[in-house]
Amino acid sequence: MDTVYTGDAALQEQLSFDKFRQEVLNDYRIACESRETSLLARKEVLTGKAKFGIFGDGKEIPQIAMAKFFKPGDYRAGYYRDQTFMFASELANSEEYFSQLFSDPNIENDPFSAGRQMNSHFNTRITNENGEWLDLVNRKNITSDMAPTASQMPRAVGLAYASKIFRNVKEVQDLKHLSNNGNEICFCTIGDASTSEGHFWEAVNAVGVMQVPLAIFIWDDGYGISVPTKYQTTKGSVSEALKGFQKTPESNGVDIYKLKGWDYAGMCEVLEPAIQKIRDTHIPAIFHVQEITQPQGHSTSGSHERYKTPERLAWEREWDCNRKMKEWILSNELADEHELTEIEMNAKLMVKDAKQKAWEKYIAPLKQLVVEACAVMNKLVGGNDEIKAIVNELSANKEPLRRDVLKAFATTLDLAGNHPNAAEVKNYYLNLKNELSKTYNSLLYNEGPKSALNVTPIKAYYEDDAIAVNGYEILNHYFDELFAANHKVVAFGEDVGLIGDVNQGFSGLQKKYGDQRISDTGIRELTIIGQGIGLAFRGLRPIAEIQYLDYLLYGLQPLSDDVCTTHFRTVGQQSIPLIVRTRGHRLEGIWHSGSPMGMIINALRGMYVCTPRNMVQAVGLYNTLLQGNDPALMIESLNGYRLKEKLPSNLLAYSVPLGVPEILKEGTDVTIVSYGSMLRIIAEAAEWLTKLGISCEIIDVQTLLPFDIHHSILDSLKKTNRIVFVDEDVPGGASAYMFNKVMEEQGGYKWLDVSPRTITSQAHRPSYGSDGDYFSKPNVEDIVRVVKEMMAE
Ligand SMILES: Cc1ncc(C[n+]2csc(CCOP(=O)(O)OP(=O)(O)O)c2C)c(N)n1
Ligand SMILES: [Mg+2]
Repeated sequence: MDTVYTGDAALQEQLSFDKFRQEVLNDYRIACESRETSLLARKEVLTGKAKFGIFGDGKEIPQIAMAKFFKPGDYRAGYYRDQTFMFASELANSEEYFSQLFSDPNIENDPFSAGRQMNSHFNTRITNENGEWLDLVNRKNITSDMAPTASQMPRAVGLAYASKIFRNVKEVQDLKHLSNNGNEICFCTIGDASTSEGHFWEAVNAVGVMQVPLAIFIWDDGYGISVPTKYQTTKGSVSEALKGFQKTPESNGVDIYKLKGWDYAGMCEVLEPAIQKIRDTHIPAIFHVQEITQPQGHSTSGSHERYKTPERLAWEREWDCNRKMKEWILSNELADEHELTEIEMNAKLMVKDAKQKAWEKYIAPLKQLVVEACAVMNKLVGGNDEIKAIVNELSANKEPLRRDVLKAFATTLDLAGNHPNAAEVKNYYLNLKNELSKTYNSLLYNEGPKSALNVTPIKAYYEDDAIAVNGYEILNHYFDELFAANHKVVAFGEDVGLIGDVNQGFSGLQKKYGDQRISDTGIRELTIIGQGIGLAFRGLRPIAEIQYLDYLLYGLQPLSDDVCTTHFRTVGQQSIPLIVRTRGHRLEGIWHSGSPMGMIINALRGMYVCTPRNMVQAVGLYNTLLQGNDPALMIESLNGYRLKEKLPSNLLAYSVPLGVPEILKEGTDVTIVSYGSMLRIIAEAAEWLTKLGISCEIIDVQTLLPFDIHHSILDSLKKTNRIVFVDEDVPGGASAYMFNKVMEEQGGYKWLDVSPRTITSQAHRPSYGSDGDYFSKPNVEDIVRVVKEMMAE
């Protein structure tokens, strides 16, 4: 740094000492305020004002040290202990903290989740109201926290990986709002016990191989709830166990540092060069922060006196990081006892005030709601004492909830019978219920301009002399055009790079577009998904490949817990436009024929699930998805890559709409509903049935999530009055889902002449070989038999 020459060295020294002193005292103030927030928040839970609380006490000082090096453009993927980091980074304050604790649904008050998440689950906005990415380079970015232990690890890998892409791929370097030459670090925090999860080890291995700027902070307080380190970690120390991962001049790997969580000065001294090194070199690092305490135990459920010895509790009091910082300030004569006591007292007052304000903001609209609701319900009272009592009870409730109001409406309306005002009150009640329900149930998917449901469908166009090529070649031509046209698209997975995936969709494209945009990964589905999450988060358009649908299970946790809930849990402030590409349905054997669609669609509400019957349809669906901000799973048909399809000439332009079934064959006797490669078997069965004089209408639903949004299957059923749902899932799987959608949601039961059917695979995984397939999966004769039965019924 340039020194400003004042001509007065002594004055200069005094100024920099004053600045240093101020910084230290400011840090102590933040530590005290954060501690007071934890203490008071616990009381609020114990007195019943909030349902549950988990706090960051005992971890204040390391988080203040860490926050000093967290720069605009950086990312944090952390967990529920990081309130002090958030306060020190000026991304949260005590008042907002209490609003979230009270589950205040007003986003102005709880800007992280509008009451949808437990306390200490933070985030910052990454898109504007229209779903456009903000200028993330000039903001400190917090990816939305989750409760499942170590669930932050997969996406931390991807957030760091994005910096590598931005630094090395020149086609994206004009995206100045997203990256400054890949200088951005992902700061990841995790508890000591959570490092026992496979997620942690897979992530460390992945970043050690990839060399991406990830800084992992392990807050080691010696416990995972009640279970101490000796039952969690080999050698009782994660940094000892990690030693083989240490980077050397000759190898890749990670840098490993040990820090003491109470040592403010020591931590700052190590972190400054260490973080700069990560930024400059992209070598990841792990900071094992030891000797941390938990003054109030794990959370508001349970007390740590039950499992910590008196000696441990005494040690924790003595080595409390705030206390140690105070001792350090005093011994270095940066302030006297009086000045520090004043900071502590002010912190208490500030936090009390913040809590009060948060509570008033939370309760005021509820009280207002009660006043208005009681005025409406009073119209039903007449001489009815029971109704009067309910209204009085509601109006006397000092801490009313929305559900109390709605319940009072439902009960009073029941009691009111034919009262002349009942219709008016009921109308008010239903409107109110509808309005309130949006507060809690909205935004599972993008609802604005970036909803893929708004994409205008465009038909595939074929030249008169369009050639027929293998299915995989359709994809190969498409990806070639896509990578040339859309620089944000990046693809990766097992065998995706050099050989262009096991079915050659990317064949030859790594050579053309570079090994950063199309790359191989290790066999690690969890962090392949994590790579995708991080890139999507940072404004790119990743296609993360899971080699076979059967292996999606390994990557299902981050998809279900993270990807599917992000838009919802951040009330639309964050989106993860990740496309997971995989291939499935019948081929050979137990682990290469999977079609566990029921599991998938139930675990992945919040993603779109596309099940194209062929590769032309797949391309149209990719085009649709790439125009929206929501995540999706694309399941290509394993046995479709070598089937011939005509090559459309508008590969980048046509789009297949989501949730719009297509009638593949018109018929009058029975409606057969299915998707994916099953449709080819059904087509064969339909031909057979035609010869018997039975006319089948075949419907391809195309996507399971969403499912037939315009209820077009009902139109077919009205014509045929017979319906059968066919797929390769287990009995009661996705066929039951389709059945439910058409029968219950679309009211299909009213149009049935015979009982509806499902035809599915067996409950077990498919046996090997063609006979295994025949007996395990639905075959042509099965369909013919069932349809004949239906015709005879
Ligand atoms: C996958 C999963 N398993 C179990 C839990 C329940 N749980 C919540 S916190 C916790 C202990 C975590 O300990 P540690 O990682 O050391 O973090 P600390 O709370 O001590 O900061 C457990 C078991 C969970 N949230 N997620
Ligand atoms: Mg712990």
